[in-house]
Amino acid sequence: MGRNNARHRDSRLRPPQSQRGVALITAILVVALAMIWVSSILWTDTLQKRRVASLLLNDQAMLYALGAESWAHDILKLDLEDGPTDHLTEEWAIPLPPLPVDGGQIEGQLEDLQGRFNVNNLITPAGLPDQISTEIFRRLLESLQLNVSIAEYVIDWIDPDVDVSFPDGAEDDVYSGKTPPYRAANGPMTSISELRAVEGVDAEAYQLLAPHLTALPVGTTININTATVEVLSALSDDISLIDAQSMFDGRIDAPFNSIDEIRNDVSTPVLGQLSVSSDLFQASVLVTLGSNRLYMYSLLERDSAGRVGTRLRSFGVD
Ligand SMILES: [Ca+2]
Ligand SMILES: [Ca+2]
Repeated sequence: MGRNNARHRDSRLRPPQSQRGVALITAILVVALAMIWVSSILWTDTLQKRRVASLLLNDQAMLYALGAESWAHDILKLDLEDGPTDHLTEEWAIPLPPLPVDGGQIEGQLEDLQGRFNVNNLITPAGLPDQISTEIFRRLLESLQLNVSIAEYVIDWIDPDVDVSFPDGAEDDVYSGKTPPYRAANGPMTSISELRAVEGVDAEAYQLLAPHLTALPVGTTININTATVEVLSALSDDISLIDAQSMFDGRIDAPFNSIDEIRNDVSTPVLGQLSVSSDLFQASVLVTLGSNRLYMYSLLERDSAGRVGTRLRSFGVD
């Protein structure tokens, strides 16, 4: 009897089965929520630490890149002491091999942008098409087996007016019909990547043209010591790609000391657009720190007194 009473008391003290189930589920939920909360804090903390570490790495990479750019300034200053010409066997033209730094490496190279055709030379400072530059560009398009009408399309893109060049120009009426619609720049290009927006320049044409083109201030010369084979060939109808290749190869042992050396190969007006030295270079720097990579492209200008300045910088990361 007494045992029965005790059992009865015990069963009164214990909650019914269904209530125990609810309590258990509640306890599990509380623990789960607490775990989610804790892991959320830990995750946020980890993200925050990663973000800070990444920012620190980016800052560090930026300092390394600017250091490399400063080194490029010095190389170009020193180069002027070796003489007035610029060619591809000089020290500035040798790429910087990967240089180990704390946590990664730096790579870099200098390129003479005046070895390329400057698209902004297609329009004179007065805003009119430059006949000589247009002829050079048309020959370049021909030797790359591209549509020569691209010359007119680029001219209309850059020239300040909205009058369509004859017979193959393209102004706002063409671009406003695209999806999405846009307008011609009607001003100098700041980067040759703008070409992708120009009528007639598809991805394939751009890939072919890009190594031979640059977008610099109007009036720059083409340095015949650094020009690509295709640009050399575009200087005259009389310079075939084979002739240009042998000029290109010949420069390695005997760079041109004067534009007079090709006086017989090009017309006098074209000769006026050439040089054997350069003022505008591009420094390309890649800094790798851990899994972070920083690309920096700097447009460097060297004046006749040997002063070197950075005119423009662009960055990329991956
Ligand atoms: Ca030089
Ligand atoms: Ca225009």
